[in-house]
Amino acid sequence: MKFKDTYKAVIFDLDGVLTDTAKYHYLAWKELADELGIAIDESFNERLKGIDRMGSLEMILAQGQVNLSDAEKQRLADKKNQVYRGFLDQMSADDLLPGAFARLVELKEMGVRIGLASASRNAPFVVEALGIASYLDTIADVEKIKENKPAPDIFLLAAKNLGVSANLCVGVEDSIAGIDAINAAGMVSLGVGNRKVLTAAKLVKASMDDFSFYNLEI
Ligand code: B16
Ligand code: MG
Repeated sequence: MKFKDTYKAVIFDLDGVLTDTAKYHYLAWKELADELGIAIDESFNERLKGIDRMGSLEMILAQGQVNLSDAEKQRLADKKNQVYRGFLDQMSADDLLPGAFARLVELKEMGVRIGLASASRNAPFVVEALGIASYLDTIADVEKIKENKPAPDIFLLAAKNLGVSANLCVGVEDSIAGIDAINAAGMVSLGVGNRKVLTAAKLVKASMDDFSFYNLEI
């Protein structure tokens, strides 16, 4: 179907779709995992994408078969976030991924509503740093949902805030958990990345620079 004749809203993931903070999340987790003596690599990291902070830590600890108290887990999660925030200090509009800004501008021109559905508690900070706050009609608040990706909650909250029913929304994601969340929400899923990784997506594009919403068929 032609995107422009069918859909009323696009709900974007942030990390890995609009900006490449995914690499900073990985570097921060890798530093922590190394300290704990747990081996993680880029392929393990694919499973962490879109998973919230504590969920990611749990997966890393399970990988190393390490058991820790809740207090210690909280300390490590906070530590990872400090390292991650350090990477964000220099962030600016230059950190938008190729095509991200053009796609936002295009949607505004088309009168399509734009939402953000990020699992990141740092999302409002990152959006400000990137200078794209005025393009987003809503940033779904991750503190207000019950379950994170792969559950549909964050995408459904974004759609509710926009006043658009789920079947008229396209969700855009770089992560396996995120594509599952979009599909579970009853939205159409557009993957950005590798088709071999994002197998459940309705359509996959290599990057945000690889298509235009004006002539997208999805
Ligand atoms: P924070 P997204 C997700 O963001 C990241 O993909 C994931 O790697 C990260 O652990 C999660 O946010 C939580 O981020 O620690 O900043 O709250 O891809 O859903 O935009
Ligand atoms: Mg992502």
